[in-house]
Amino acid sequence: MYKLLTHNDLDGVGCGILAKLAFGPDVKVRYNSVASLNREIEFFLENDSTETYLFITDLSPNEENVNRLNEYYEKHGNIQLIDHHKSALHLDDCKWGYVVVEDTLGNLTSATSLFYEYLVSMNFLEANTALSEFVELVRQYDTWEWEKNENQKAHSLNSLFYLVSIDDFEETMIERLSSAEHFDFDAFEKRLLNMEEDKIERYIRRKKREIVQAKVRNHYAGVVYAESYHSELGNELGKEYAHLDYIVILNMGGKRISYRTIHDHVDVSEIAGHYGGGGHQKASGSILTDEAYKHYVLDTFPLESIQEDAKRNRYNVKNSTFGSLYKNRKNDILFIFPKKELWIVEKNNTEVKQSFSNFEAAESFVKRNFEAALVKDDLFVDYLIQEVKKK
Ligand SMILES: [Mn+2]
Repeated sequence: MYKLLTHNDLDGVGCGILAKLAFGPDVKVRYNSVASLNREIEFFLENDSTETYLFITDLSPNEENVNRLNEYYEKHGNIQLIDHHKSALHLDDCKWGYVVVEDTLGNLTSATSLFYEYLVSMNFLEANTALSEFVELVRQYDTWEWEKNENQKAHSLNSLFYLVSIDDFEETMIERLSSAEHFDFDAFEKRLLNMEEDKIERYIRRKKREIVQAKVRNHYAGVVYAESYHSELGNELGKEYAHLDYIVILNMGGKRISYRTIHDHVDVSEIAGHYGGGGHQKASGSILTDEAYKHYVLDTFPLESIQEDAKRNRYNVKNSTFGSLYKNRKNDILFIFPKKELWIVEKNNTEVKQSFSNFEAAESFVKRNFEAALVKDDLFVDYLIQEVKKK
């Protein structure tokens, strides 16, 4: 017998699908949240037969369970962990651990792509075109490579995953991958996915208007309430408000928080850790503790949402040698312009002390400290006329 403990997201379930294709009725698959994995490992160690071969994919056990698994492995063997998260690299030192973040060609890996290679190399599974295509879609979604490759199909696969139950998804995919020559969606799924992607877009647009900015401990956070589409939201809000260190997504019904960042200088697993949670550098989670409630809910409730930059300007644009004009709700006027090699910020016509080596740094300063947004062209033209008159 085989047992697979894996994550309950697309990459984790991709591993489950491969395991069932490889081992059929001889494998038991359990899908877990980050938090429930350790309970499952303890259950396995206490109850399962030592004959059962244990796979763990896309998730890391805590320190205590790493020690228990080490002891178990010395006595019985029969454990293989396969993961691709940087935060799991220490497990590569365990005899039962295999952790690869980047393959030899420099491509980011996913649990599904690593598990696929493993199963094929061990002759548990025969590689074929449809399978390889499916695995590559999962990998591109999980590593977010789909975005730069504009691989909408990878995004659609994840959308489909959340439209149906895990059981339905698993069953449909196993059936398709056992028979099809190429991996594709059927006509009904395609129509459904078009509607779903429109819905996600509208949802994200609304959240862009709801997000508030708060300085929490020593970082700038963007705080938003949402129950769905956390990966998409974390990424889109992070890019739209790149001056923020990270995005906090509050699920009030579930009393849970997701933390996301697009930046390399922030580690959201540390931030989640402060509130008793954990996860990875760019994606993590915690429960809504009293302290987290105070920081993210109570203290931010009176705040007004972040103002969006004017989008259709022709003259007042970013990174312009003529300067870029910003305004906040207190009516402070912020002007960013280049002078010699540097970028200068004027607040209400007075230069601030700091100067900046590039436009982005100057803009980030303006947005972090003054919460100002790029104004529309007409205000910019008025401003320039005033300036000319003064001279
Ligand atoms: Mn993964």
